[in-house]
Amino acid sequence: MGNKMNKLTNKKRLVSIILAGVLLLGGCGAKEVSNTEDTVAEDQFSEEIVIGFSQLGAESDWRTANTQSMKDTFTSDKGYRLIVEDGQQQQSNQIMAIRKFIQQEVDYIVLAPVTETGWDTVLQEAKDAGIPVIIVDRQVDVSDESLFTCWIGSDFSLEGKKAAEWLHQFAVAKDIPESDIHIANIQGTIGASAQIGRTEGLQEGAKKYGWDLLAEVPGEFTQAKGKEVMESLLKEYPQINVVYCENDNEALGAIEAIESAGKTVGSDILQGEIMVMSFDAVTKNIMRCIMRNKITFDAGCNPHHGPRVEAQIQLLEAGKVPDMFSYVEERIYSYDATVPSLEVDNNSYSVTVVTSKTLEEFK
Ligand code: GYE
Repeated sequence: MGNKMNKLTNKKRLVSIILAGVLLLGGCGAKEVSNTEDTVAEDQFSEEIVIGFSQLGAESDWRTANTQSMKDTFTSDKGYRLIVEDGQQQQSNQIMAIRKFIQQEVDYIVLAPVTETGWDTVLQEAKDAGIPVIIVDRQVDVSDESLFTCWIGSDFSLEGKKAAEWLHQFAVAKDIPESDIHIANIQGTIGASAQIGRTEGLQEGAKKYGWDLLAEVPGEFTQAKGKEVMESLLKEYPQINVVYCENDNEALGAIEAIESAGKTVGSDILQGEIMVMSFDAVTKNIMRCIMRNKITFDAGCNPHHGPRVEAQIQLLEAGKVPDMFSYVEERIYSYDATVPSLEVDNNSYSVTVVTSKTLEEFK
């Protein structure tokens, strides 16, 4: 924090250009004039706030919605210039993008990091350049928290706990012995906050309630990998009756694999169905899957961070200090009201039963 003070924003640079112009008219020395000429050419249109956004990739519908939210928010008519760099799920690409933003002297860097670790060096470089860094979505694990200005995202471990608690309540309501729950976890990108929190939630639940957690396999948050992983899991563990997918794209892939293996997706697990649980609940297509009980439970994860990032930038522009960590609120969904609500850490969360009315809220 306070990084911003070290750096001239484009707007402030504009002020210095105008001042230089005034000095020029007032007959200031030629040397000083020529020094400002380049800057004038570079900044003549720069009343805008320039934001470099290092997005980690385009692996899921959640991600697409997240990128779109940033694009919809930071528009030129509002005085912003947004530069988006897609990291293709590679941290090295994201580090390159940040270095490019530093060279371009952007006013703010927004980073959606692929994994938590490995950011210290490049964030120190941004700090040295005086560029505030706002982290969105997943978190960074850095030795010094002054390396970023603030973070906005979801409480992934709460999401995982909600899912586990729902499964327990479901088993109780349906008289399913907890030891008859045979689960495979298709994990997200290993080392990403969303994977860490969601995996932990399930592991804690399995320990607490005595579920049979058969396997935990990375599915990279993609549909293709979800399908591939599910195909081999079905061969290795024919007793699977619950698949815990750490995002909806993996769930779509898993459903494909289950159905093409001739098995049925659904919540009647004592009768041989395989129940799919998932995270995100961002699109209409997924809401339809929930309504049809192809996905029985879905912990919502909110991707619409653009306006939240904008609010923090506006605070910084006004010289104020934003909260270091801002968690967004999220709903949980199911196909029916078997579990109407659940409790995690003494807080109660109601389950939204997906109906055609709910679908209208989604694109
Ligand atoms: O759940 C998944 C995406 O980090 C919350 O990343 C995000 C996760 C989201 O690929 O779909």
